[in-house]
Amino acid sequence: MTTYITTPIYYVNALPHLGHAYTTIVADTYSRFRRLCGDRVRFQTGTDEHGEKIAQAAEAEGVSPRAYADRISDAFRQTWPLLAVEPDHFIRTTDPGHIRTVQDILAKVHAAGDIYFSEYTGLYCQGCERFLTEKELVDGNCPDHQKPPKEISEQNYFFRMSRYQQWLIDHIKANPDFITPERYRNEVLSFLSEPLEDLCISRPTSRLTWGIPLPFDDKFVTYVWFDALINYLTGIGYPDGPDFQEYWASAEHVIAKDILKPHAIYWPTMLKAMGLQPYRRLHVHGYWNVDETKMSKSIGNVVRPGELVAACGTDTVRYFVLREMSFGLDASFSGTAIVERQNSDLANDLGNLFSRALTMLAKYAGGTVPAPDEAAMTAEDRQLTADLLEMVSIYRREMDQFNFSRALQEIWKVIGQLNRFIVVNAPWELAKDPALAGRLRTVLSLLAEALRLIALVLRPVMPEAAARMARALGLAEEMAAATLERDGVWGLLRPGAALGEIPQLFPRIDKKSQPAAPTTTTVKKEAKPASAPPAPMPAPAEHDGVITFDQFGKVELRVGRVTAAEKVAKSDRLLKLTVEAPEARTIVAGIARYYQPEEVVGRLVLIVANLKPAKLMGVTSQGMVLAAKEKDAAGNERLVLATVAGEIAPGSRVA
Ligand code: ME8
Repeated sequence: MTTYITTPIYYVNALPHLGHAYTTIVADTYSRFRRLCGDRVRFQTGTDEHGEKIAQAAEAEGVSPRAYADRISDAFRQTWPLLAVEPDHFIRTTDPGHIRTVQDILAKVHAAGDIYFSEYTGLYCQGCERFLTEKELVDGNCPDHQKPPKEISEQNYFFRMSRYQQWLIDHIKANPDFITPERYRNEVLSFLSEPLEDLCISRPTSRLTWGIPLPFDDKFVTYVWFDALINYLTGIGYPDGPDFQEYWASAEHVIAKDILKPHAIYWPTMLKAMGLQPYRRLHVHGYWNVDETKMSKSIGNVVRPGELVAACGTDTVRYFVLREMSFGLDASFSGTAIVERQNSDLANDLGNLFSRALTMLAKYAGGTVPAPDEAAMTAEDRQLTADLLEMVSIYRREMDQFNFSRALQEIWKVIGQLNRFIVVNAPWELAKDPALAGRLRTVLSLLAEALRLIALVLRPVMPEAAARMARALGLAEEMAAATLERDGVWGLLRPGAALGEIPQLFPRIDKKSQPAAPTTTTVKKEAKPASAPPAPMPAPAEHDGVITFDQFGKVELRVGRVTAAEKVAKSDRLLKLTVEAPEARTIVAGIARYYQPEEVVGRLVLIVANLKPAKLMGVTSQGMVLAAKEKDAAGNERLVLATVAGEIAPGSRVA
C-alpha cells in the first residue's frame, strides 16, 4: 500500500504559529502511523509564496517579494525539526519546476475550452484571497478575517467550474469518506445545492505582478489558489515522475476549515478538468482558539511552536495537541492545560508506569526479560493481555480515521490498568517469598511485554519518547523496523534478553519555575503560578474525651483511589494527590517524607471526604488522607497510609 499525505502550503506573510504546527504534526503523525502499518509513504509540506498578501507584506518591509518569501519560507522549514516533523519534501511555489508545470496545466485546460475571458464584479477578501458570496458574510464582514470584502470589477480569465458541479456532487455522495469528518461533507454538499459560479483564475499585471504569468496572455498572472493547489501534484513529480504514478491515487490532504471550499470544490473540479482522478480523502480540522477567538496572524494572538517546545519538549507538544483537540472541532489553548497534561498523563501515568516496571525488572529479574510461568498465570492476567491487544486494534482503527484523541485515550486506559496491576500484584511482596518466584516472573514479563506494545503504538505520536522506551527494553533496532502487523501481537520479547538503561521519560514541569507561557497575555495569565501565601497544615483536633455516635456520624469517611501524585513545589512534606472517591478531587497530604509519588498511585486510601477545603502551599486540598503514625524509641516518626483490607469500589463509605 502507498500513502501520500500533505499539509496546506502556508502563506509566507507571517511566521508559523501553533495552528500551522497542529496541521503539520497531524500529517507527520499520520505519515509515521502509515509507515508503521507497512505502507510506502510520501509526506509533503511547504510554502505558498505568490499573491497580493505576500506582495504587500514584502512592500511593508521594504524588500523584494522573493527576498521576503525566502526568509519566511526558511522559518517554516526550520520550525518542523523542532517538532520532530520529517517531511519527505518541502515544496515552494516559487520553485521553477512548479511554475513550469502550473503553466503547462493552464495551457492544457485553456486549450480544452475550460478557461474563458470575461468581466466580473465580486466581493474580494484579501485575507482569504478569494471572492466571497453574499451568503458567506456575517454582518457584512468575512467571518474569518472580520473585515468587509472589497468590491472588485475587472476583466479576467475564468475556469468553467460549474461544468463539473454535478460530477462533484455525485463523487462526494458515492464516496462517504471523501471529505471527513461528516459535518464538513454536509457543509460542502449544502453549498453545492446552489448553482456553482465559475472561478476567476487571473489577476491583471496592472494590479499584481507577483504571480505566475498566464502562458496564453502575459498581461495576467495566475490566481494564487490555482497556483497553490497544484503544489500537491508538482511536489510528487507530475506529470511523468515515478512518484506521481505510484502515489497520486492515495493522496490525502489535511487542512483546517478555513480553506475547505478551495480544497473540496475548486481542487477536485480542477483535477477533473485536467483528466486526473480526485484525491482519496480530505481531512478537515477545527481552529485552535485563544479566548474563543481563532488563533491567527492577522489578529496577533498567536502561540509560537518554538517557545512551547523550549518550555515542554517536542513530544509533550505533539501529545498535547493530538490529545486535546477532537479532530474536526475547535479547541482552546492554555498554558496550564499543557503543563497539566505533561505532569499528569505523561510524567505521572506513563512515566511512572515505565520507571516502576523497569526498576522492578532490574531489581527482581536482573535487568533481563523474565520467562513467564504458565502455571502462575491468572484469569486477570489473561484479561489484561486481551485488553492490550484490543487497544492495539482500536488504536489502528481510530488513527486511520484521524481520531487521534480517541486513540490516545485508549492507550491511557490500559496505562491506568497496568498501574493498578502493579499495585494489586505488589511484585515487591512476591519477591520476599521464593515460593512465589514463578508468579513474580509472570507479573514482570507481562509488564515488559505491555511496555513494548505501548512504545510501539506511541511511536507515531511521540517518536523520541518511544525510541527511549524501545532502547530501555533492549529493542532499539527491532523497534525502528517494527510494523503493527508483525509487532502488534503478544509475546515477542525473548526471555533472557538484556534490558537497557532506564531513562527518565518525562520530567514533571514545575508550574512555578517553568510556565509554558507563550506570547499571548491570556496564556501568560493562566500559566502564572498561584500566588497565595503558603498555608499551614491544619492541626488535627485532639480529643481527650469520648464523642457521641452522632458526632462520629458527621465525619464522612470514604475509600478513595489515588490516580495521580506529585510533590508540592518547595515543600518536602507535601504530596498533591488526585483521589477518585468516586469523583476526582485534589488532596494535599503530609506524606512526602514517607512515600514517593509513584508508590501511592493506584492505591486505595481512606479519606475524610467532607472536610472544609483548605489551601496548602497554594494548592486547595479537598479532604484529608488518613494515615497511622508511630514514634520509635529514638523519637523518629514513621507514617503508614490507612487502607481497606480488600478491593472495594472507590467512593465506598467507611463506617
Ligand atoms: O490558507 N487553528 O495558508 P495559511 C488550526 N496558503 N489551524 C490553523 C489555524 C488555527 N487557528 N491557523 C492556521 C493558506 N491554521 C493557503 C493554503 S494550500 C494549497 C494553500 C493552519 O498560511 C490550518 O492548516 O493561511 C489552515 O488551514 C492553514 O494553517 C492556513 O494556512
